[in-house]
Amino acid sequence: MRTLAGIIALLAAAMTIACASGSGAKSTATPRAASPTKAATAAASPTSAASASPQPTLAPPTAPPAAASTPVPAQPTRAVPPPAARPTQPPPPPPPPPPPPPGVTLDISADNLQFAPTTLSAAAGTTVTIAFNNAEQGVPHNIDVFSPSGASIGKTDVITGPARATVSLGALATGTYPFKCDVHPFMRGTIAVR
Ligand SMILES: [Cu+2]
Repeated sequence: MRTLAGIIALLAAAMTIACASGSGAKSTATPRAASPTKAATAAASPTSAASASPQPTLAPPTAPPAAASTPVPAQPTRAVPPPAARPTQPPPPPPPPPPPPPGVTLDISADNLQFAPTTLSAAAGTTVTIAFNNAEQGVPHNIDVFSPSGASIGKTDVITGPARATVSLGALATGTYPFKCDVHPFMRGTIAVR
């Protein structure tokens, strides 16, 4: 008896469990129906949001690129002109023709222990070069030229004749420039610059 009653109780319990599970399945089924609707609404909302969002986003991007593109080309164009101007500038520089200062060469000889000539002349501001010719065989001479104030402004080496030497005095100011032989101080002459 007790076993039959227990079996019945077990069956009853099983029935209740089955009913509970059935109700649970029904409860789970209802949420499934509700979820599709929510998904549909969600799908609809995203489409509307996507259509609305693209329009504002498209307008801003187009405007910024145009503004950025205009400044960028302007910089390259500004950089390009300077190089073009530089090539044009080089041509003018080549005007350095050194003006050859007009010069004069004075020929002075030494022979018989005297200069010839003893008096010479040159134009003021003219570059003066002396071509010295020691024509005296076996005798050493030179020519040493002095400024009006008495300072030596140029001389040749002492050379034994026959021999030649030159000395440049540069451009001379107006005045009288004496010259002499350092070996024979009594050998004298003058250059008059006017
Ligand atoms: Cu001399």
